[in-house]
Amino acid sequence: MFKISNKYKNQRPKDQNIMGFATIAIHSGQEPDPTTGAVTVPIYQTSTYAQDGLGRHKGYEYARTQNPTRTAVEKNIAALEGARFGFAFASGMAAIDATLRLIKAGEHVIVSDNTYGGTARLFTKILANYNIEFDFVDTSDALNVEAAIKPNTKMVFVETPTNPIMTVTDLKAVAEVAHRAGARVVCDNTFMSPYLQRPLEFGVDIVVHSTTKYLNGHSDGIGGMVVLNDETDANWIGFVQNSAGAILSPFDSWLVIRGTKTLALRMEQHDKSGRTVAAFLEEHPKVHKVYYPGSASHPQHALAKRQQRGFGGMVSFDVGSLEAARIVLESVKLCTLAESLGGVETLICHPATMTHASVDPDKRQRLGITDGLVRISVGIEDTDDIVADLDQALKKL
Ligand code: P1T
Repeated sequence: MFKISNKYKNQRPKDQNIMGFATIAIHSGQEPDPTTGAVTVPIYQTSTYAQDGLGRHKGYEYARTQNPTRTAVEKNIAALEGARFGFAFASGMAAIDATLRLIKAGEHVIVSDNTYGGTARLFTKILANYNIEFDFVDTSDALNVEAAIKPNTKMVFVETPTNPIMTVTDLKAVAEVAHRAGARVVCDNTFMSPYLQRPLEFGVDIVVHSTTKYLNGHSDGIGGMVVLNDETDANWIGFVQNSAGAILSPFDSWLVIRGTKTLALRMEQHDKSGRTVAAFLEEHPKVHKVYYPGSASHPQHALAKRQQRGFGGMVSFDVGSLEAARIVLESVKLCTLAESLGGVETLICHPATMTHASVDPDKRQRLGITDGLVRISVGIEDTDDIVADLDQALKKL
């Protein structure tokens, strides 16, 4: 029903009218319920549907296969990413696993060397057992991707910005290199959300999300999404979703569509406070290094400005040692020490022992995931309160 106007494409929110995005977020896939007129899509908490006769039904047979609440979230997020098809899964990992089912034994996948630890674990510890070959490269330079391509390369899987080092990959450049070799490009867009980055506009083929993060936005549900335009691949993802069955439940689907209604507003605030927190940390004498694409000193700052509509609320910083990190993490009062990100509340974590504990220690060191690294998901509380909390914690060093 709603289409994002061309005016929206690749432009920063402050430069233009963003009504298109917010309107899509509130209405797409969410027409009033046909039976009652309920304005909010109901939670269809049912496992099956009564059929009128043999082979005669209302398009719904069994709830692993179809559920109207899930259909609503699938249409909604596909529209937000500018995609034709969307599939909702029980978690971000289930969505990534289903996407990798496009790859067959004997084929090769190139992956960003710094991804969420769980993604690297799925690839190296499970899927590699099925004769799928993985090479991890620094995708921030498309030449590294080009150099890693082999005759059997069928997918390039990028995370941008990466978790937790915030390395940015040039999606257009990587898509060109991958497509020349006949490989699909998948982008994990969890850190940005479609409000700040729409990878399909740069030639990416498939976008995956952990909806657990910004799309849900309230830290009250685990979920994942796959969105794409290619009909053949979409049919396969749908087939995998139904056959393997890692579907998003009706209640969790409902939580995500409730969340996306405020995505535009929330992302504006995450972005605003993220910039302020990063600037505060950059000036702080006890902070050795800040990783934030919005900082002028970030190696891909210019690319991030071009490719993203903002820089978001994820900031990592290094305080030099495990002991210093422990003091900061145990001294914060407003920020909550916890895994995850993208919720309204500020979360703070220690990647080396939490989100990236499954990554080999040598590789962690090489990537910059040191024992002194701290990651913050800047929430939408009052910015001054977040900064004051970090300030009092850093004063303990
Ligand atoms: O947790 P789940 O919904 O399965 O999503 C996995 C996932 C996928 N991709 C990215 C970029 C992620 O950050 C995650 C999950 N990350 C965390 C739990 C975390 O604290 O980093």
